[in-house]
Amino acid sequence: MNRIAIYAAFGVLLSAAPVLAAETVSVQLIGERGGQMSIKLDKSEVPAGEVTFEVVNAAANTPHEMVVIKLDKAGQTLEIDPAKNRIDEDKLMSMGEVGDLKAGKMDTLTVTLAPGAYELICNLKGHAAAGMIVPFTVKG
Ligand SMILES: [Cu+2]
Repeated sequence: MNRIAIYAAFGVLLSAAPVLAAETVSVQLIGERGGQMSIKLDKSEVPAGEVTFEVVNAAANTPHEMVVIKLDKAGQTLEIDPAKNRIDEDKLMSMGEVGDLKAGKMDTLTVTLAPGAYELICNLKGHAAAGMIVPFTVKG
């Protein structure tokens, strides 16, 4: 086998190796001030490990954010503090966030997530109450 053939064979071996690509989740932040709001995901469950959230603010005028919250257990309810009209983040385990994303803008967040139950929220005043809270699961 000549040298070029050896390199070619090696290249085939490399390309046949399994690729452990990080999971990507597309997130759309939807809704305008004073109306219904929501967070839409292209998948609500990923395997444990590195996850990249590609977050788009699809609103016309309203800024949004996305915070990744790890729950103590599945089914836990995040309570909105009526005085602040938002969830008290001091009581939550935040794994990271895309903060203050202007309408029409996109940003990404890459985090390493352990198996468990999560919620993705926008915690700007009134937004979680208007619908910006969605469950997310990381499988073991
Ligand atoms: Cu929001």
